[in-house]
Amino acid sequence: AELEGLLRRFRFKEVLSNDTSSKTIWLLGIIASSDADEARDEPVAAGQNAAVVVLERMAFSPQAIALGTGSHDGSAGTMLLGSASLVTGERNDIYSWATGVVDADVLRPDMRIALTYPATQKHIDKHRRQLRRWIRESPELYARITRPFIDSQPASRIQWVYNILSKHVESEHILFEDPDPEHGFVILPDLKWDAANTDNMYLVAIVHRHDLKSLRDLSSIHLPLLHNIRSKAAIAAQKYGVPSDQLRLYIHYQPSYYHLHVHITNVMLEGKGMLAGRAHLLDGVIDNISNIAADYYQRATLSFVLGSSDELWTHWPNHPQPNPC
Ligand code: M7G
Repeated sequence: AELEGLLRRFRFKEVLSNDTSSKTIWLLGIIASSDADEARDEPVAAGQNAAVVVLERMAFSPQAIALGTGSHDGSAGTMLLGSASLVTGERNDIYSWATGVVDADVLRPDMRIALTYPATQKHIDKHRRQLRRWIRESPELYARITRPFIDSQPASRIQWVYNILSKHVESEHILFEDPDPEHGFVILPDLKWDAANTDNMYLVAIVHRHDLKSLRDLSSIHLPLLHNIRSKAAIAAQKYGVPSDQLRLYIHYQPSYYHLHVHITNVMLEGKGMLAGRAHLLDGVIDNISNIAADYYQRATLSFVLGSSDELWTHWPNHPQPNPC
């Protein structure tokens, strides 16, 4: 209800980006002070009235389609397609296609709406269409550029993490917790998951200790923690009927939030967060540390993609990185 009120007061200003494959659009706007307020000339002020809205068309629910009431002769085969009204149509040989509106009798959510308000400049930039470049980060470059950047991040950026760890927020959603301060963590549904469809199950494991900022900090002393996350992720996923061999576990480098966490997703789910140049499989991380070198991640050159709106972008020299070979 609170969200509804805010959305009613949302005044559109700009499309930040539009992804036609995931059918998601990111909008920048402001939250007007009242319903009636037209706020025509009010500028977007990050951190004040700025709001980012994400609209995502939801995946089909096979159940909802099968139970559709669109067909009036009761035959399951016709389902709700019988009442589709088509806008344009073409046919070539055995192939036909059209656009149209399918009977909206089935009252179920078809859109996922996420609001960030007040949105900081960082939130706005994160979703704005951007340039990308490939970075090869040697340990020296990490020490010189990335680490100081991580250390300069205000704690407020990961307040949401601390809220979860201290059970102030989302505690009712925690699926598993190991309270050990060193090897412990919590597992809960990720913000990105609607918790409706287990095919795109998305959980996140957040470690209790505050000193592990990223993949770069991991070494052999953290193996118990990493093994622990791997095995307990399987237990947490079981609650949704997702077996352990249908899990994809990975760590982002660079992450958006510098407090170590592991993404736990259904292998059926594919998305941008799993792209090469960002997602490091937990299996690989454990293997590299166990079998290659205890300090693998302190010695490795790690490559990643930076977007022009990432804050880190401006910290890297503006010329192409020399090829290390
Ligand atoms: P990341 O690798 O730092 O960056 O992952 P990304 O967001 O660019 O992937 C952080 C993960 O935490 C993401 O999967 C987010 O969807 C998730 N997340 C972020 N916030 C602010 C929350 C939150 O408040 N609650 C929950 N449950 N998950 C969140």
